[in-house]
This record gives sequence, C-alpha cells and structure tokens, in this order.
Amino acid sequence: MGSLKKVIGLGLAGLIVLSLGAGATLAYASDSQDSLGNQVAAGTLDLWTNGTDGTTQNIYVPSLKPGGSTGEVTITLTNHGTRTGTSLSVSVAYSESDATPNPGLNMSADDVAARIEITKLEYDWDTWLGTVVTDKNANGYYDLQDFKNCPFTLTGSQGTLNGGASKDLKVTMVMRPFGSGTWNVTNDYMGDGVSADITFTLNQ
Ligand SMILES: [Ca+2]
Ligand SMILES: [Ca+2]
Ligand SMILES: [Ca+2]
Repeated sequence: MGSLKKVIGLGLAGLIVLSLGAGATLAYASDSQDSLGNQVAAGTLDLWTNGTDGTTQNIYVPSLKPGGSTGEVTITLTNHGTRTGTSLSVSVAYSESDATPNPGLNMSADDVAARIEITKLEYDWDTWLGTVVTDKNANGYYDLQDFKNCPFTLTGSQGTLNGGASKDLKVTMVMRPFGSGTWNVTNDYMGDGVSADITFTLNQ
C-alpha cells in the first residue's frame, strides 16, 4: 500500500480503456457427409454477450492507478441460437490509447499490457490462467499481453454452449505497482493506455 500512496502523491494516473467486444457469430449447419451436396439445416448459433447481440461491451477505467484493480468484471456469454455450440474460440487484440498530454516517454501498447496483471480469469468456474493463458512473456505473472499472445479454442464440455444457455467469464485486472523494478510502473507510464477487445467466436 506504501507504493500506492506514493503514486497518488505523484499524481500518476494511467489511462486504461478496456473495451471487451463481442464478435458475434452466425453459423449455419451443413451436412458435409451427404455426397449429393451440402444440405443447409435449420438452426443457428448466435452468440450474445451481456444480453446484447453484436455490440461492444465497454469497461472504462479512466484512472486505474498502480496497484489499483478493475474489480471483478463479469461477461455473460449467451447462445441465443437454436443449435448447440461445441467449441468456443477466444482472442484478444489491443492498441495504444493514450491521454493528452502524455508525460515522459511514450510507452507502447505491449509495454502497458504487460503491466496489467490478470489475477482472475475464469469461465464457467474453470480458470484459464496457467492452462490456456500462460506466462508467454516470462515476467512471472499473467497479464494482458499474455492473454493477447494466447488465442485458444475450447472444446468438449468447456467449449459447449447449448441453445438458450449462458456461461459467465469473470476477469480481474490489476495494474502493477509503482517502482523501479523491471515490471513495475514508472513515471513514464503517465498518460499511456491501451484499448482492448476480446473476441468470442462460437462454432458448431
Ligand atoms: Ca503510449
Ligand atoms: Ca506474463
Ligand atoms: Ca507516458
């Protein structure tokens, strides 16, 4: 907590804009085993997030400070279609989203993302940390850059989402503490931020 106090004294405020987007998918069933030609079957997969079809779910954290947390954020995935989704693909993209002015050095989106630690990433009560999302950048913790570098597809019961069913994704992000350590946050991070999208694709 000492570092947090120091940070407030310095007026250091990182701008983190996290927009968790829904890549809605609409896939039609086809029977490829029919040698007479594909038959388009009735039914659809239609993935919604937080009750909205094909729109972006925003999490706006205008002044997440070093050591500060987003709190636990829940994104509900719902299959509003009639067919069972049997696999779920998840990918993350982000880009620089800096404030004006941007004091000190202009840090890259990767620099900032590597300092947004992910302390909870659970889907349907299973954690993705250490399993599908690993410490790709080898800094000793899980972070937003790792999440981006680990796109994955869930299959089996984890990837299954029946028509009309919902599953929750819970995520908590914490900005690294202020300090001189390699993976900490310094004055140069003032004004630097990222805008992130998580894309969910439900496949049949
Ligand atoms: Ca920047
Ligand atoms: Ca890491
Ligand atoms: Ca800066």
